[in-house]
Amino acid sequence: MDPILNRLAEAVEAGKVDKNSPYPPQMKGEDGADELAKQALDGGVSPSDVLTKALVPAMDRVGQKFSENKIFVPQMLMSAKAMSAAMGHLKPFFQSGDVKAMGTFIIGTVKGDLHDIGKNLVAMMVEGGGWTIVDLGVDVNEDTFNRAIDENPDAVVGLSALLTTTMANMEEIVRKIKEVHPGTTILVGGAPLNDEFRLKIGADFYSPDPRGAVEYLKEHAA
Ligand code: B1M
Repeated sequence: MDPILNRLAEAVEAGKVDKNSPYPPQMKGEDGADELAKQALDGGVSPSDVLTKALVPAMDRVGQKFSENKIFVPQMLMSAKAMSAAMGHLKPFFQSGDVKAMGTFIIGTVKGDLHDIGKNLVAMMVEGGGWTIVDLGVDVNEDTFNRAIDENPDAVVGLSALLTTTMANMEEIVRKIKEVHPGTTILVGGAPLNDEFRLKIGADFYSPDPRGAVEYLKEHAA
């Protein structure tokens, strides 16, 4: 594999965003994901290889370490930020159709709920998995989800809820999405949820963390 892809993967895994970023201290002054992704593309590495051989495996390892409590939210956020910096260089290729996205993932925190840190992590990790993200933000109602599905008919939908009170809203949103768009696949997540609740509300998959969502989507797209 091209050594620049190894360096890019290491930068993403370590959360090194760009040359000027002070984190992590041991990589001070070194190129980060921003510069390395640009160098890889300028040097003739295909956008597809940058995505599938560097960014996706790096974020996969990050997700794995997070699931095993080997790293925590701040490190994961830095890796997600580094990944986003690299993705910025790939976006034009995705938009021009040179790289085929895995699909579209619509995500939002359900109505009544303003927590978005976990939702943003999931969105960034899924984006790292090669999906186009439609992020509807927080406090999102069923009509907004249904409109987004109208605009992206084959999209998979992700709902996040952090409050026990908004779990009921999640149930209502799942019901209304399934009424209007019966074929839509819906993933749910958030600290108070579990698979029993997912089954009760008729969603298709529950993941306790971003990695599970990425893995499920990988299978779904295949
Ligand atoms: Co609030 N809050 N909060 N809060 N808050 C909690 C959730 C709470 C547990 C704190 C507590 O009491 N111990 C509690 C909920 C209790 C309950 O319902 N069981 C609580 C409460 C009560 C409230 C308010 C009602 C407080 C008040 O005003 N009286 C209020 C509600 C506002 C509202 O939403 N309407 C409120 C407000 C806030 C802030 C705005 C101050 C802030 C949110 C800032 C923001 O998000 N931009 C906040 C915060 C920061 C928290 C805590 C401290 C941290 C949440 C967080 O970001 N965790 C939280 C206590 C805690 O968790 N220790 C708490 C880190 C994040 C990475 O984890 O979001 O769980 P998490 O996401 C995980 C997984 O759940 C999963 O992946 C992520 C990464 O592993 N995941 C998915 C999430 N979504 C997923 C979707 C998927 C798959 C996986 O597929 C689609």
